[in-house]
Amino acid sequence: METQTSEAEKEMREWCVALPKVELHAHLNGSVRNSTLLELAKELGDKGAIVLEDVKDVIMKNDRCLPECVRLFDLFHILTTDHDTVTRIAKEVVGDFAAENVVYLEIRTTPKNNEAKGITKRSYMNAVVKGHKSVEDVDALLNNEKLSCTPMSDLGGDTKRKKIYVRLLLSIDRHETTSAALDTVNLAMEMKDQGVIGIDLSGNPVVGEWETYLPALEHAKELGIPTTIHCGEVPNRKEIQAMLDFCPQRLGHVCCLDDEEWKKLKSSVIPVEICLTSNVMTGGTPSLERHHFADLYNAKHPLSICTDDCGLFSTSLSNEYYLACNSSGLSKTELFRLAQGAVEFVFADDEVKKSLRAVFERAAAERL
Ligand code: 6MZ
Repeated sequence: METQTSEAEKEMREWCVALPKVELHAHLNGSVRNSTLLELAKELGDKGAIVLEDVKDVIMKNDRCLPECVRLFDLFHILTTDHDTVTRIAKEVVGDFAAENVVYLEIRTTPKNNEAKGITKRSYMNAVVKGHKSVEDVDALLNNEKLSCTPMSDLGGDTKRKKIYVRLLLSIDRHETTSAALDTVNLAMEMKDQGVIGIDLSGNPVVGEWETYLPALEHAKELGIPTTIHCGEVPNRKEIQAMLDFCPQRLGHVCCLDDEEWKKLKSSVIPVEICLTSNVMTGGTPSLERHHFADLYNAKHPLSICTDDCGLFSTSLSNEYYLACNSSGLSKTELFRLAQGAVEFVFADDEVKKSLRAVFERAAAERL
């Protein structure tokens, strides 16, 4: 019986990997491989800039509560903040998503100034774009290049080159001032022809005030740049109301809503980026079984399954689909429709959507 279960699990996990997938909520620095972080830590340790043993423990231990995540991000930023390293992680992260048949990736990152290292928000982003351009063994489509109607076998096969659309969202961090947030929106506008297509608001949810970022988010709206907002990672009535009233194109997480807010969210039909493992680990939801995914899914609310920080939470998009299926008892057909539905919420233009729809139609014809 045990063998049967593990066989069934194995088959389902493989199916989730082969499924073409759309990733809409992934933070660059949260998606770095542990092996890369350890290698970078060793280099800095050799230079005497950090104590390797301390850092190693922090990277490898399992505590991923919210305060611990914030501490880890501070550490990751020490390890990854120079142009060459940013380029390296940007390249690796795209390769890793493509390897598990993600066909469209919106990767988000916070443009960073670091005067001591000669880094500006613009040069940081140039380093990210350089990384995306140097992805090897994968066709990374960064601008308006076309993704041909690729059959599922091409997407899943080991021997053929994978194809992945890559688009960028610039994150405003909740520590930032209004003026810094406005700089990020203006940078997004300047970098439109380099695959930047949206703005995100993220960072430590217990820091900062909504009013600080609102002018920048309004500015993005005026410029026609889509926004997605981390909402309700912790209970904060006033802020959650304001975020729902702002009506961004998408919302991330939405864990700690009260009855009134759930009603408001559902009637808004704003698509939600669901991050199962992240929400359980950071305590936004008590367990997978009690995650709001099932309620929103049953209410037919627009949803997309995402990883948030696949490095930090040791997960993958395929694993998140597997967990969604396991915790809510979805069939393969339902899971497929869920993956396919995410195409409608991408920030990329209609041309891209059209080719992604074709990818899923082909996959459906071949497999279901
Ligand atoms: C809020 C998060 C986050 O931008 O340096 N970030 N913000 N909630 C989360 N849930 C766990 N996960 C990641 O990527 C790391 C940054 O993304 C945001 C934080 O601001 C973090 O510093 P980048 O590439």
